[in-house]
Amino acid sequence: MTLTLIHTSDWHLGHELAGHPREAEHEAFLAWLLGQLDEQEADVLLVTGDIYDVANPPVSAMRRLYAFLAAASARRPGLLTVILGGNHDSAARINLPAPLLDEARVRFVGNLPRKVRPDGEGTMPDHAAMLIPLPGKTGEIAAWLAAVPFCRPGDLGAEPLQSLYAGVAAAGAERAGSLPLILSGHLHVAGGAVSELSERRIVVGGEEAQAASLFDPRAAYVALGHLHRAQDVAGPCPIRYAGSPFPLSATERDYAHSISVLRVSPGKFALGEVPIPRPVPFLAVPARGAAPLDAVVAELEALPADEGLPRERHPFLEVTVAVDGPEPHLQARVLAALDGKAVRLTRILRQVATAPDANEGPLAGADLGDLAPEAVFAALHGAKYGGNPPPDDLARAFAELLIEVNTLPAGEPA
Ligand SMILES: [Mn+2]
Repeated sequence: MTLTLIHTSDWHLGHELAGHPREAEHEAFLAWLLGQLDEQEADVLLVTGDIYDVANPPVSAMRRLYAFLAAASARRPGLLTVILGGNHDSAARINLPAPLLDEARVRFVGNLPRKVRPDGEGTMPDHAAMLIPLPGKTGEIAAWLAAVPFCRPGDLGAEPLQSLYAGVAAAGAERAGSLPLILSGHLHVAGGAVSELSERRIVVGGEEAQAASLFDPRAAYVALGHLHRAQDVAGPCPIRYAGSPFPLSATERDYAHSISVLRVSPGKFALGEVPIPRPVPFLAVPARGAAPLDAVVAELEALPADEGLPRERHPFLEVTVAVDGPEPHLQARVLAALDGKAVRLTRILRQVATAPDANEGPLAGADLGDLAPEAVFAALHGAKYGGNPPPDDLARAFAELLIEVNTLPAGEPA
């Protein structure tokens, strides 16, 4: 009764970063994962949601998934692949090929299965339908998976998430008997780190985040998706986010991406991780923090020129410029410095030196009628640009505007 399960998540097939396609990276990851299925002697592959980046993914993304599933099945005939729906996925689209597939080899769980209530009044989550037997090395059932995908409010109805998980864990524990029970989910569990840009639609700050006490202590493992950093979550049982296969935004470039490998044998349970090779580097200029425009431009000009590397292998680049006033030519200078370089720009950040608190500024407590427009302009400029007054040409332009506004003929709209 031994079983090896590979847990991975948040592939976001079809993703683009600042308009740059990720197809070459997905291709490299899936080819590597195919090799890992053999190397780890995997019996189960579990993908915990956000298989696609958007609800209506491009044909190329769907073709890539189906080609991978066919290759995985051909390579390891005993393998069961389970794919859960995430918040980026369309449940209906994920479920679409299910009737064509051998349930013993590929299972899609796009949304929460529901059934008619015993009293015939409406429907309720079908806990039993979420339970999937997991084959071990010999083909016998070695564990059970309670496959809970991302739950939309409409999937849950009046039932809170807590009672859904309690119900499905109880049904799973009963069904599993002495065999291990694995739970899953695609949600934000408190204690997990959040990346700034990629997990959009998350409410950070507590509201949507769930406590780890959501999960039943009888679970041998809880396989989570949604957060892109691979990480353990403290709770009543082992809980882990597998994370995404590579950075989906600049904020994720320092993550150590991996797959989680779970090995279950009688009385033993081991959880390990295998780092995923990163096919495309992610650069930042400067490497940490921000630098003035001249220093940034010099560093960009020193980057290697394009030596015929295919564009989809060019490193991604994020640029952060320290500014203390308006820099009208900032973008043009950055783009000019990057001309002919083997990098793909994702974004240019402007970092302003910390502004003094507006409530403690020179205008604090002043009556609006007592203030000269020039003073308001100077104070706003200072608040926005690290306390610096507007440069002379800008102050002059503002004064000219002011004269123009004040000398408009009466009756014309200002
Ligand atoms: Mn997600």
